[in-house]
Amino acid sequence: MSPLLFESFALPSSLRTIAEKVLEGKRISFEEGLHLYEEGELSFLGALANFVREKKNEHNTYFNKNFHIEPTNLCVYDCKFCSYSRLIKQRNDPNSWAYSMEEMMDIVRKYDGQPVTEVHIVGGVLPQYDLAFYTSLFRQIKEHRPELHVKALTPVEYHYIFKKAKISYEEGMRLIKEAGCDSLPGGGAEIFDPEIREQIAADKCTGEQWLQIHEIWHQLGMRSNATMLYGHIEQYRHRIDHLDQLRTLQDKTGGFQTFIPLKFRNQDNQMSHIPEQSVIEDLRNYAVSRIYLDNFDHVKAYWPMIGRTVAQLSLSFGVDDIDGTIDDTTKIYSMAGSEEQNPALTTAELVDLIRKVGRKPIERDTLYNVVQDYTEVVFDSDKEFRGYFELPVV
Ligand code: V47
Ligand code: SF4
Repeated sequence: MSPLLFESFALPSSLRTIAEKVLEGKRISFEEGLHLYEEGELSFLGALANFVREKKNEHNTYFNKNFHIEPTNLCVYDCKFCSYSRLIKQRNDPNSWAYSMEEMMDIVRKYDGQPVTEVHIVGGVLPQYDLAFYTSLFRQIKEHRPELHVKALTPVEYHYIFKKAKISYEEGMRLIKEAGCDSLPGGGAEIFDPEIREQIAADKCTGEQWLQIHEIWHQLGMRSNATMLYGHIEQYRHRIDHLDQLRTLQDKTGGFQTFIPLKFRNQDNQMSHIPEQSVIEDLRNYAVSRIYLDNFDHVKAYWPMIGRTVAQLSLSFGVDDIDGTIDDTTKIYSMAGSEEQNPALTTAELVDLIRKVGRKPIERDTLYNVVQDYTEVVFDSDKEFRGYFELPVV
């Protein structure tokens, strides 16, 4: 073991053995992952996760310039943690919306001339947003702006629309690819364990189906992300089981780019009685995820959900990506009680956050090609700290 890294830790032998394995680049087992969650204290986990982070990504901290389209928050499902969706019978609720194709294209056109590289499309599940609708939307986006990366929909939507269209997952994913979908975001994974999933997200696609759709997508040569919703009724063993299933699929396909832990937020949902986890637990979770997922290149902290300060801290606990500049078009977290009510950061502000914790800010595209290294860039006007993305809301 590196004496410099760990000599100040009074470690029990079980943790020392795990640390040695990680420092030698060896994979840790399910039991060892569980042991880290149960016994690893914050600074130890942070040091170990930071070792892995710097070995894989040095000081690089990635972000991208993206915007969101959330087609609707009406949904046929009723996930207990979801603060954002409204059931179809609540369609007259003033907080519900369902955009037409033209309204979605208006959102895309709003960014004409803006240096965004990605549109992230995700929302509720409704019968009218079927296979024909989404393939037509992807085609229209590509016709309008061919170079814009379309990161769209999760296995939750795909499972529903392919079933409705009476086609197999294989056939469906092929059609989605042909229509212009470039990658899948990581949503809908929640927790794979069937007993926990049944309690928080009954009826929608199972964990097995989620993994199956990603596997088929990867076999088509495409990339995707993975998430885990944590800090509700699950136990550490359910988290390790989730990470383990992702690690196994990644061994098989290599198609995942980024893992994104999503902290359960408890405002205005059916699980509001469950207290939110502490920041300490959030940082421990980033660290264990980074250590366990040895075959994932990137771990992302989604700053609109955890806030800017915790996102900065996370960069010392295994995280190397803090998502995008984002405008305020995402409502998933502001409606769930996030610190960030209108999440928007200019490039200069995001770069500043990253630099302040001693890391290298790098703008990437969705596939991690470097768009611009901001290490030496000087922002010389206040306008750059305020101007970008101050756009009218459609
Ligand atoms: O699947 C819903 C989560 C996800 C709550 O791939 C909640 O780059 C916490 O997947 N508390 C959708 N989480 C968002 C998502 C995502 C976000 C950012 C980047 C990427 C990416 C993907 O949001 C859902 C669900 O797990 N979610 N409600 C809540 N109350
Ligand atoms: Fe619908 Fe997704 Fe909310 Fe579940 S998490 S109710 S599938 S919008």
